[in-house]
Amino acid sequence: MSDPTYSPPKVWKWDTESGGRFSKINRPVAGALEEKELPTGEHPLQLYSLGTPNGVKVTVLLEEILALGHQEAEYDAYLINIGEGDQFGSGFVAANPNSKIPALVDRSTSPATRVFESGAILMYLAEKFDAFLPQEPSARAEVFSWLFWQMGSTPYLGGGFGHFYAYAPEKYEYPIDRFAMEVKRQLDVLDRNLADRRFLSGDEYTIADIATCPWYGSLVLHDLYNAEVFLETKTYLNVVRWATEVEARPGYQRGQRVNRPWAPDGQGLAERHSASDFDSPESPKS
Ligand SMILES: N[C@@H](CCC(=O)N[C@@H](CS)C(=O)NCC(=O)O)C(=O)O
Repeated sequence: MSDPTYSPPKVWKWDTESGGRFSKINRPVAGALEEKELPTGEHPLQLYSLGTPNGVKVTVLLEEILALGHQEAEYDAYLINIGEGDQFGSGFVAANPNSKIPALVDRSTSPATRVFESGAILMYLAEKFDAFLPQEPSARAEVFSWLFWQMGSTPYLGGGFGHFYAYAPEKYEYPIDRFAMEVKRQLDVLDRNLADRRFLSGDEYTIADIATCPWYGSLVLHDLYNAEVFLETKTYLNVVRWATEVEARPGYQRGQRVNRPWAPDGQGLAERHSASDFDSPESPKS
């Protein structure tokens, strides 16, 4: 509960649960909690993830790369249930010492290559398949600038605004004011950039759009955190226009269904092992 007289002790101790939506899985230490190997499928690329905005960045890119005809991008996507603590199994921690989805293991290299942090995974796959990332240095720098903008900015949206507006056990004015201001500033950054650009880095759809749309597109189109009215998200017209175009892409739509058993109309797949899995979403594997 909020205590207006609270003053921090000299040394912080983890002796009480903070409350709120994620209090059961948050802890102040890293490392594995149990021995648990990860499953592996037949494809070189193994993805361990969940269909949150950070997770779907990777499945969208993989589906977009496959749509270009790169069959070597076929992948097995396994569900990591972060509510159940799957991210603290030893196999997952070996793939990502930060214990957060998404994590990728590429077994086409020897030894296998592990990649964690969604932005790093997008860069790895874009470079591996020479897709959705221009070669020309200036254009490439612009893509990286927007990709890193997303990676650096979104914790203020999710961990900041979203946490205090939607998940914290009480509504606290100070953090909601602080993060609402920052998120509106971020939306304005995007809106101004998209005023004379079709996509974030120019005329081409790139990994910068793939990283950013699952977060800011969901905010302006799908009432993420039930904040559409509070943040007046529909007034960022260029962001709405851009997100509508990005979300209409077939690869984007397929990617959004992966590792997302809760997707609407029974369209979600708990796991994905082949393109044909999209044809029978009503019986997702788990
Ligand atoms: N910067 C990381 C953030 C990943 C992240 O926050 N993942 C969340 C789900 S969206 C997670 O796995 N949370 C589990 C936990 O914190 O224990 C990335 O982009 O990959």
